[in-house]
Amino acid sequence: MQKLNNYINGRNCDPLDGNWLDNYNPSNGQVYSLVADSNAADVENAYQAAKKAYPEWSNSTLEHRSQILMCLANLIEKNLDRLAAAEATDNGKPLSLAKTVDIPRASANFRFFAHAITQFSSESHESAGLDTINFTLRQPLGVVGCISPWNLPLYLFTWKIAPAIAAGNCVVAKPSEVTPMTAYLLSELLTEAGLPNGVLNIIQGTGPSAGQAIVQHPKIKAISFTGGTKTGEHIARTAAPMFKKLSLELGGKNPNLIFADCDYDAMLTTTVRSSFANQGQICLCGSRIYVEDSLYEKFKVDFLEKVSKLTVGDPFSNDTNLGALVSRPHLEKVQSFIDRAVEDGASLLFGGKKVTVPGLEKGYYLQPTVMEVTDNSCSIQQEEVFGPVVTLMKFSSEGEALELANQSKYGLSATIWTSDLNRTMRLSKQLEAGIVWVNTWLNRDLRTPFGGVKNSGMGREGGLEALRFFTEPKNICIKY
Ligand code: TXE
Repeated sequence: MQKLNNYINGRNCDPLDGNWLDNYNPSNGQVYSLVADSNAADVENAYQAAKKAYPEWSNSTLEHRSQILMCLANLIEKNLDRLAAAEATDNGKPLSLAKTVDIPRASANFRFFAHAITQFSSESHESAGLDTINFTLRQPLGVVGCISPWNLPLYLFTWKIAPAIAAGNCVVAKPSEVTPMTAYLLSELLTEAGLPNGVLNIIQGTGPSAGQAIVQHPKIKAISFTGGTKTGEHIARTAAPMFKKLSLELGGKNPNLIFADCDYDAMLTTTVRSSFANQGQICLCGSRIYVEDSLYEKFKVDFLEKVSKLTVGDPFSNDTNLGALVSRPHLEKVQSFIDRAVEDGASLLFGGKKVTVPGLEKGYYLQPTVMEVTDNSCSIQQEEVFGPVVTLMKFSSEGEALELANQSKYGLSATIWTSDLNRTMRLSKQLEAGIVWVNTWLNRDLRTPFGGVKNSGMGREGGLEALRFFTEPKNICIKY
């Protein structure tokens, strides 16, 4: 069986303890490869390799770094089919999605930061009358840690490592143990692109073992993490007393506010996507749908009709809209949320059941699920499900819509559907979210700040924000 091992100092190597974890194919529930179950000693080796590579890498020219990143972007593009198939197999997502979203975005991440680093600048302040000039020197941090989740494996892995290495840092990175394959395949491309040994080290393994070792390593200066809110809180508790820089992109329970004056057809099509893309396993999915009461009944009928036409099935079939959920424990967790919601009084309008796909009977498939609720404080409205489950609730005024939307411990993104510009501005300013989409969803310009407020995390990724995170500003004050 294929063994997905670590990539340290430019070479693939097995975990020191010789322990391996089963890696499942969610579409059929079979173990299809083994992944290194690394521990603190493996992380230490990765750290040492990164430390050794740092002086040269941090002093390399921006052009040199930019060329390597560009080369990586091209190599990912060249290997699109192979990487997309690997992602679909490892994660259960439709191949079509991996081909059009995940892998192109991984390539775009490298390409974007290849350009961005050449445009990154810092400030200078002349203290007039005092014969003094200050300038801000932005230096890389040293060795940094990047920890990514399973929902968009290569997409989110590269979203962190690209700015980290572009800014001159060396990295110890860990993909999710649930979806290790594409990070493993990336290691081949790193060598091919000529990335110097030790600049990027990939450690495979679980959160509590390998992940924890990265977070608590005394010399790893910063942690960029995307994952669950509970894990983020634990990471903050571990890293904050060591004064590490932290960027935490955590969960979401995002409101989708639909007003009667919206472009109905565009809204309906996009709302199906924002509900169920990637089986609802995107932190930006609009899982709480609030509809103005005059439109509510019509929306309900039309939305359910569209949802009922979605095909759940083999990730490799062209007709598939929803593939498998990522793992058996995750499927069970999502199902338990649905059961609890029904117990709490939610009405199940569609779905809620496991799907048996012929030939793939042991896969983790679930129907797209729509529930109607009247109580905004019930658990299905408040807890992140992270699966193909959305709720519908009506509102009667803009003020009520805003109140319902903000009544959440999360604050990642929000979507507004309206043709009223004044309403757009009023709501955009008051919504407690890091990202507000108006008449669109998941429309991403990589220059924009990305991240959330409240329990959705702290810090911003994307554009120059990411380069600021991965550098330390130093004030140099010269009296002349
Ligand atoms: O994520 P974890 P899980 C949410 C979603 C999901 C829940 C749990 O609600 O149901 O989180 O998912 C590593 N030190 N999101 O359990 O555990 C882990 O190995 C260091 C939202 O799969 O947070 C993996 O690489 N690292 C989300 C990464 O953290 C640790 C995406 C994420 O895993 C660690 C995924 C530790 N102690 C889940 N423990 C989003 N915001 O997009 C775990 N890890």
